[in-house]
Amino acid sequence: MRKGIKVVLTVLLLSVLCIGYGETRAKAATPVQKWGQLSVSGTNIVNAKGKKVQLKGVSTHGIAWFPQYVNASCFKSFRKMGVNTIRLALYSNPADGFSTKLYKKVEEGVQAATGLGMYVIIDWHILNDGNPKTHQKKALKFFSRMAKKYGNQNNILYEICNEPNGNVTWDRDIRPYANKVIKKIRKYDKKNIIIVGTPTWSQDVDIAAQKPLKHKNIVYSLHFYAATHGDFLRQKLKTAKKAGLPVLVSEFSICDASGNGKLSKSSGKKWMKLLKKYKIGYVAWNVSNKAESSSLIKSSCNKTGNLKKSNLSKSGRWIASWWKK
Ligand code: IDC
Repeated sequence: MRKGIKVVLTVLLLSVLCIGYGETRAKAATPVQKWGQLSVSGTNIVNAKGKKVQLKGVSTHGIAWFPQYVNASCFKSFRKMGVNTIRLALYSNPADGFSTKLYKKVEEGVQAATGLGMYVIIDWHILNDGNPKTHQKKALKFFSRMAKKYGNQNNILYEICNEPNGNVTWDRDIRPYANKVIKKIRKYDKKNIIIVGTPTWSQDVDIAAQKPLKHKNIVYSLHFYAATHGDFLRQKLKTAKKAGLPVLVSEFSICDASGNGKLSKSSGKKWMKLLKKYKIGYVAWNVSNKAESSSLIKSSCNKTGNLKKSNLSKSGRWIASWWKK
């Protein structure tokens, strides 16, 4: 009898130990497992439970120039460092490498990020083509294709015009363009978030706030380069926030607006504090080793995967220090 009890107790103890071991060895949940479907509530992005969340992302460089970083091992390295979102930048201007052949590259990127349980921003990277209407037809086709393919997933965000600039206004150009593209996306994708660029290289969120779009699950982008954009741009963010506009910083760095030059950690810190206060997400430009200060990877590092913090550039290391905070 006593022997029987001993056996039972031993078996119990062993099973408790095994369960404990299994649990500590169980894989940590991925960002998408933790948060699920994102949506916009009030001025914020919220998770499936309605809790405010802060996206922390990295953006590729133009995928025509640096396609080698669009791979699972690379994305996983950033996930380990605390990143939950990958932005895939497809320049829409032919002179900046645009080609419909790159749609496959975008899809590879979406699949890699999805496999890792990360959020992924599909970025139609208008820049030198200034007005989103310039390549509107192509944009409509591109986003139909992407929404058809991925509209049923819960980890997709669409950024429909990176940085409108030049002779472009919110009312005349961006708003009508956005209405058209959003309508196309919503044919296939009813709920994933759509990011809309704002005038002056996605700085004029205060102007967008005067006449926002009527659709659901829309956020407006604000881009900053901390060494160039200081208090005046932070003020625009405050104005937009007060007016009730949901904002996402879908691109930033702490160097100057050329993507190069000196870093301003002091301005960067002011930005980070403000974004944390508002729970606004941010996506760092750029995943490459190009010899410019916004590149997150050291120019002496030729690895395209399995990256460690020690492989990061000065801006990369500074930005990475905010990912786990
Ligand atoms: C820059 C790249 C640079 C490239 C250039 C092409 O860093 O290597 O030669 O584009 O035009 C943006 C843009 C982003 C820019 C970046 C820095 O969204 O494409 O990348 N920037 O200039 N807006 C503000 C700054």
